[in-house]
Amino acid sequence: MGAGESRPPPRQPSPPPPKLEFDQPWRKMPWGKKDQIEQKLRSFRLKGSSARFVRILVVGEVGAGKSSFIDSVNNAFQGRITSGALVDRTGGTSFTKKYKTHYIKAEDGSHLPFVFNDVMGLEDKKSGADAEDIFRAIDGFLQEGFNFDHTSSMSEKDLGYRSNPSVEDQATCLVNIIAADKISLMNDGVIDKLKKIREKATVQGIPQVIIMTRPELACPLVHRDIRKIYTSKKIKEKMEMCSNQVGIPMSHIFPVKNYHEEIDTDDDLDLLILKALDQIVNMAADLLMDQSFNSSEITE
Ligand SMILES: Nc1nc2c(ncn2[C@@H]2O[C@H](COP(=O)(O)OP(=O)(O)O)[C@@H](O)[C@H]2O)c(=O)[nH]1
Ligand SMILES: [Mg+2]
Repeated sequence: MGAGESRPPPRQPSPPPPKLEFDQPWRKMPWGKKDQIEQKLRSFRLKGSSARFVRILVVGEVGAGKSSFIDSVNNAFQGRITSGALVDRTGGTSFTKKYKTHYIKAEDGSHLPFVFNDVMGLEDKKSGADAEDIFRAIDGFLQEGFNFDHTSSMSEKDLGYRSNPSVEDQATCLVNIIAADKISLMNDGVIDKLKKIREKATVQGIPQVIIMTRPELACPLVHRDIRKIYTSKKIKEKMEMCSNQVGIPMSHIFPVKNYHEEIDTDDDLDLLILKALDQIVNMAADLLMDQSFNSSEITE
């Protein structure tokens, strides 16, 4: 090196590539292990309660994916696409107008010990199921076939009430269904109803969760790869929005992609559905085992 030539500065090690905020999943999912979760749920038995079932009450806005979620749970257990809960393919106002219990068939032809009730969409203040109807559903006063349509005559509606509900008629978990792609469009009337329902459930100690449907419509990453659901920043943001809107903690929010256009079931979709169901069933079973719930008197 000649005189006057300066030495090149020592090479700095190149900085590490910027770390993506969510390149690691924030919630662990046992991908590839759906059979274990399915088996666990199939062998679930209610202990210490007179109830044969935990009753899962599914509420939410019309088009949120309530019927699709119930069908998706059934699909996961039957290993094929079923359509018992009648998903509305036409859009518009609520398709489900009657109170109906959905059972899931076990391999031996009996029913699994958890059942679902789908209620008419909450829509807004005037149309849709009102908060009072849902309160009655929570307390077990609605009989099969109860008509949520307030335009039907009173006498017809009155047929739908039960006078002395058993423990098994009462809701043991409240599942709010919210579509990830529609959270910001949620009607104030619906949010108001959801809050009222939540308050009542809280007073009665009924566990509550949010199933956040249609995640792939809110996040292209998830659209490409469902296993990125707990890596996606967008999904986390949407879950936080759900949490703030309804007041349910993040740990009780489960993003789930429902079956909607598939012709076969898929292990990854099944896993998300069954993991959420496992949490729901465990929380509901804890409530049933609680003596104070069993002995509590319910008055309207
Ligand atoms: N892409 C997508 N569509 C869904 C999902 N869940 C439900 N849907 C669709 O959303 C629409 C409303 O669903 P539905 O179950 O009838 O809603 P409900 O009114 O709450 O019972 C239907 O067209 C479904 O096929 C999902 O996870 N992803
Ligand atoms: Mg429906």
